[in-house]
Amino acid sequence: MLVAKDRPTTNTHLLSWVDEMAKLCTPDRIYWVDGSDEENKALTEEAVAAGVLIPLNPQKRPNSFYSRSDPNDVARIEELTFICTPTKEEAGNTNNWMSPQDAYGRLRDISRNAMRGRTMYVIPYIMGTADSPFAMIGIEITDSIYVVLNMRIMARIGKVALARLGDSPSFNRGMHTVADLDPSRRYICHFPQDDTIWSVGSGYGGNALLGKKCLSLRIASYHGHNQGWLAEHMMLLEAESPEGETHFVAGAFPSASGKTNLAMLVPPEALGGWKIRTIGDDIAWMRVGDDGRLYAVNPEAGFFGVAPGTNYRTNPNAMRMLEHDCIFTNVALTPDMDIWWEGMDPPAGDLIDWKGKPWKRGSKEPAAHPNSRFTAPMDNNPALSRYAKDPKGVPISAILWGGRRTTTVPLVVESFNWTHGVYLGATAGAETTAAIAGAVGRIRRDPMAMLAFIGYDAGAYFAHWLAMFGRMTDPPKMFIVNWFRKGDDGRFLWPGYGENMRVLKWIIDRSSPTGRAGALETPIGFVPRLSDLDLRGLAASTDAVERALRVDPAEWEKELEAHADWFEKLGGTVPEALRLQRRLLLSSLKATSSPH
Ligand code: GTP
Ligand code: SPV
Ligand code: MN
Repeated sequence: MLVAKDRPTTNTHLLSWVDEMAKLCTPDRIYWVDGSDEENKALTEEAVAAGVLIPLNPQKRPNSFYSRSDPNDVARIEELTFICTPTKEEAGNTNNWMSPQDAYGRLRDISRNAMRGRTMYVIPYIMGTADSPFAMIGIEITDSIYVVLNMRIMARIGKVALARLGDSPSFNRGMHTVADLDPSRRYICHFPQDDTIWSVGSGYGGNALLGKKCLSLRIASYHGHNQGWLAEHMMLLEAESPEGETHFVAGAFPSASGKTNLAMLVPPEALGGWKIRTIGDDIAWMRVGDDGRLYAVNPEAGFFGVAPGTNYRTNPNAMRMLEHDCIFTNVALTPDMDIWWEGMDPPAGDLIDWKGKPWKRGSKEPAAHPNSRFTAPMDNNPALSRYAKDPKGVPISAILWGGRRTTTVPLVVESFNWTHGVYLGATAGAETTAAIAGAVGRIRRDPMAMLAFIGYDAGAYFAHWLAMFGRMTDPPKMFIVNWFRKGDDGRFLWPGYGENMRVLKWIIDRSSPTGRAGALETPIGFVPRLSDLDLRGLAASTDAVERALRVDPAEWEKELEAHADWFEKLGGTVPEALRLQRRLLLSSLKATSSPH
């Protein structure tokens, strides 16, 4: 058992807030996390002794641990996520809203004495590198040792954060208690004006690791709007061409839609020596640099990635990253205490499933929960970019909007201009996945993959995106991509994964001043012809690729009509430029595709 240490700071703002929370939650102990290796070892042993972590086979997966969450607590819950601004209008029509007074009242009631018999951990953390001018400091108070051990992988924690904070009052206050894990008393609340997050009743992922979605997206997007920058749900990659030119690409895809896989892509050899390296897999903060380009940093220190589907064929870099020093949550266990999930080669022998029950091959229920995840330190990634920790970030050449769309949306489309690009992001639709509690496979609009993460009014957010253009002299180009279009037989038309390099190559060519890739102008944007893509050595049929690229006027007419409903739902703050863009696209689509 770790003993409570002296308070490691003289920051009176911090000390008095911790005192206030301790008085409310009445923990048995308060423990200030210092982030050291010895501490990590001791906390891990404590978590193992308490049954929170199960050690995996040290021969197969050294220093790695397994954890199961409560079966009612397996994903972010958007219905229970709130933006608590003084007025409902500030939160807009895409967020759940509660008044700060109402929210604080409920949260206090649920938190009262919630830590009795438990330890209250105080985790000082930095999102961003310690030397970055853009880093943000948060303090997370939590009663979950699992949260502490995961935050240690996902952020820079402990002494380094306190040192950077000094005596400043500017830190995000993040209060978290699992309380009694009762779904009817579960709230994830954000108070942008107070720089405060308060989360009760869940111990899972983005509900509980407060530096991730809560701070780095919802609260950060609010700051970004006020201060002229962007906090986005984007992966970031470095692409090096066979000629040794480097390009940086950002991509916003909804949860469980391919960001981690794209950021770790292994290009096909037939393309002659491209290299993709990871900068980030989930979050990007973007600011305009002195040279008028858009620079992005990844504020995280690790990857909290979707486990199912990951294997040595589709994502070998991820599999190597997971070989040691990781935490696995809600996957399945093999008889020799290794991990397994759907998408890996069939298991030898029977498994223990994510609920702790015996599982037999061929069972209808999945052995790993579809939103089971790994937590891996960034440095484990064999394809980590040397720019991943660059304090000022990397200049972006292209921004991709993506999502799972079975129909309508071509493999890739280049926007005509910035406003059109923002339009494509603002209206992007996607089929829902297991990363969010609720129905899977339903189409919903997920603007810039930020539906659940915009910390203010969505219309104002679109206006902010439009306005960013005026701050840049060399803005990135914008594209939509869709790896998930299916043929009539229900199969993916595009092989995806490493083969996505062919699409990236076209995108990079189209975005760079020296690029020469051709394109076909369609009513909705520029689309590559078959001959514009480098398809050397591709196993898929060119007929399927052609179908993946197709713009179907009838499908797009329906799509653009659906965008009208979406704007209607968002209300009066949607910028006029986007409303007119929709009408222009629809009328030019009709005018150019109707036969005489
Ligand atoms: P979050 O961590 O929830 O934000 O997800 P993500 O966007 O990082 O998604 P991830 O890369 O983990 O992929 C999620 C699922 O999509 C996995 O099951 C992948 O196997 C699958 N997937 C990723 N890329 C492709 C692709 O190019 N084609 C197909 N068909 N599936 C893909
Ligand atoms: C997502 O849902 O987009 C995730 C997982 O990256 S979580 O951290 O739970 O938000
Ligand atoms: Mn994500």
